[in-house]
Amino acid sequence: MNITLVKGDITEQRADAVVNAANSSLLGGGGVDGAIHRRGGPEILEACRALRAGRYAGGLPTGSAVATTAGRLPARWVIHTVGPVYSPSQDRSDLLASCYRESLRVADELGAATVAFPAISTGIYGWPMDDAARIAVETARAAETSVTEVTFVLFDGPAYAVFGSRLGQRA
Ligand code: AR6
Repeated sequence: MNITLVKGDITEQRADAVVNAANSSLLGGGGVDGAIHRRGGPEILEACRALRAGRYAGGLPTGSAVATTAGRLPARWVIHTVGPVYSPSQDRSDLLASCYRESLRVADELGAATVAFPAISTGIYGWPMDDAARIAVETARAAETSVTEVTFVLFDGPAYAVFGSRLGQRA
């Protein structure tokens, strides 16, 4: 698998699937989630509502992932995943790793070869960027997947630099 970094807005990223840093409700929010729904249009929310009316009536659990249409985004699918809220007193790294693993598993099911990820949990959910980058890069590298291209889309220069430095370190 090839791993690349892009600085910018994930809603402008061309990929088979873009990953949304969602919440359990699947009904939208701020950050990446807000941007994806705004830019992708109402079809995505409609698909999320259908999931809530069916298989995910209780919400999407933290660390899980599920796909919907990408609406008007330049992608075929949005893979929604729910990152853990950062806790300084409890190690929730496995849940954050699970977001990347499960998103790639869903991508495999869809037949998506190229997947774009935001830095899950590093915004509203408060995860320190360097630790989140380590988990993201290690988990993508270790994943058994048919995905050929993973792109981490970082919103600003500091996040891009942190991911770049983690990517430069061989595990
Ligand atoms: N493209 C790429 N990265 C972005 C974009 C964008 N358009 N917008 C923000 N980021 P966050 P979380 C960066 O808060 O921490 C929502 O309300 C941002 O700078 O989107 O997992 C959900 O509904 C940060 O580095 O996701 C949940 O309630 C990273 O993306 C909650 O926020 C993730 O920030 C999830 O919080």
